[in-house]
Amino acid sequence: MSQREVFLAAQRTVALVLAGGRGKRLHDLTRRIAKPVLDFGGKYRIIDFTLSNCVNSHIRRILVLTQYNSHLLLEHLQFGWSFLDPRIDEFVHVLPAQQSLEGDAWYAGTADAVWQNLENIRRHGPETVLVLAGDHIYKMDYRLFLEDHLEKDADVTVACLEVPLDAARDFGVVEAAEDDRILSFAEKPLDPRPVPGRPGLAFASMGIYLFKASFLYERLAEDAIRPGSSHDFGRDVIPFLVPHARVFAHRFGRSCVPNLDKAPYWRDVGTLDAYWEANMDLTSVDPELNLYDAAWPVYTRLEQSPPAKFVHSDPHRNGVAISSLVSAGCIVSGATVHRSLLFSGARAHSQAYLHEAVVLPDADIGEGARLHRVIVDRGCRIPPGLVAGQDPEADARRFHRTAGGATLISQRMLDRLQGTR
Ligand code: ADQ
Ligand code: ADP
Repeated sequence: MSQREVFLAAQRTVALVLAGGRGKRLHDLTRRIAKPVLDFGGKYRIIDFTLSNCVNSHIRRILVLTQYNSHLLLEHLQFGWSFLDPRIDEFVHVLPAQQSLEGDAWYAGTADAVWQNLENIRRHGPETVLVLAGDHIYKMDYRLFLEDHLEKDADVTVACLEVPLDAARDFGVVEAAEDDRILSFAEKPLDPRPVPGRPGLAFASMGIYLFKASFLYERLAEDAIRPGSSHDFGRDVIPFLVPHARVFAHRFGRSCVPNLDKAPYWRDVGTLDAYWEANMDLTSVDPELNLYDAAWPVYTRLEQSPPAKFVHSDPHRNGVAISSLVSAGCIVSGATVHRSLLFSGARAHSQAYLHEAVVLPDADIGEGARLHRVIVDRGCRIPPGLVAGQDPEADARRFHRTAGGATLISQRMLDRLQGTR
């Protein structure tokens, strides 16, 4: 296909971003907010990565499907993503679950979320529907995914990548023929099959799909009345279609945005350890995820903040940050910040020491606090002298300690601690 043909096909595509995930494994971080709006990388929200992929791929008719705690998501989209221009048929619209409530029933699975919003999708008259998740971090040129889908004349194409076999139980696992036609699809199998000839790897679905629009509408209508279906793409719709339709795999390696000579980057930061690690990676000299690529900008809401500031608290105590990301509005006053991220508006006071800390917006690190390998939730006020990340047992008692050895500190935990003192 010529570039022009792909561009025109992108214009005839509507993207659906499923942003209803609860993110329960992120503990207090997602207690009051949906996972797609969780802060990431110093100044972004997780959903910004998927939305930026859409904009950069020239797929600019975007519908975001929400579910739990969508208030902050709405606000973020309204203030951060209103730069798309409806006059030239570009938009990010939010379709809240409440609109399609029947009785007390919330959305069942992901396919049901789409089914309930079908009229809203259909009225834009797309030829192709791109189904995305709002909670993955990656850079992907969906035009190459679309080209692959159209060239194979697929009914549905599933984007896939190789993952370690021992992680494959969390994914849809795909078996594909030489021509990438999908032969079998097992959602979260207990005993995942390896890629032939590569025993340590499984071929996994990224949970993102391209559908011929008319095909999608017909199949969702069937799924809606199929007895026993939980109305989920991964559990019901895709496995059911594999033997009946032209279902192909698309290899993410072909459409990931090149990042020097690095392996394709894709993360579901669904656990606290994955979240901590993905943030921490950004502090390395040569991170796996490049946020500084002007050819593939990651857009977000621009807040009015003053510059980050580093000051000494007394003549002998400088405020310094080394191998760290420090966002606008932060003040590091006589504190030492090492291999850490200070998100917008965070403060670190005199003689505080932060090492491998992910400090979310507006958190305040009190004088002399020493934090190692922690995640500090938005707006937390760390009391002076608090020590965390050194004694696992003490941390587990007071805060939340992860399997990987990181400590999450939320204001709720600090309040409880102060109440029991
Ligand atoms: P999971 O990630 O476990 O597996 P799921 O929890 O259904 O799938 O979430 C998919 C996406 O939809 C997430 O972005 C979530 O936020 C969102 N979502 C879930 N329910 C929703 C609803 N009712 N309304 C709106 N949004 C909703 C899926 C696939 C696997 C695949 C992995 C890859 O099923 O086959 O391997 O994604 O991460
Ligand atoms: P409260 O003042 O209700 O005890 P917080 O101090 O946690 O709650 O939050 C203060 C404000 O910040 C609230 O309006 C809340 O909606 C908002 N807020 C909390 N977490 C986030 C977040 N991750 N992103 C944006 N706003 C948030």
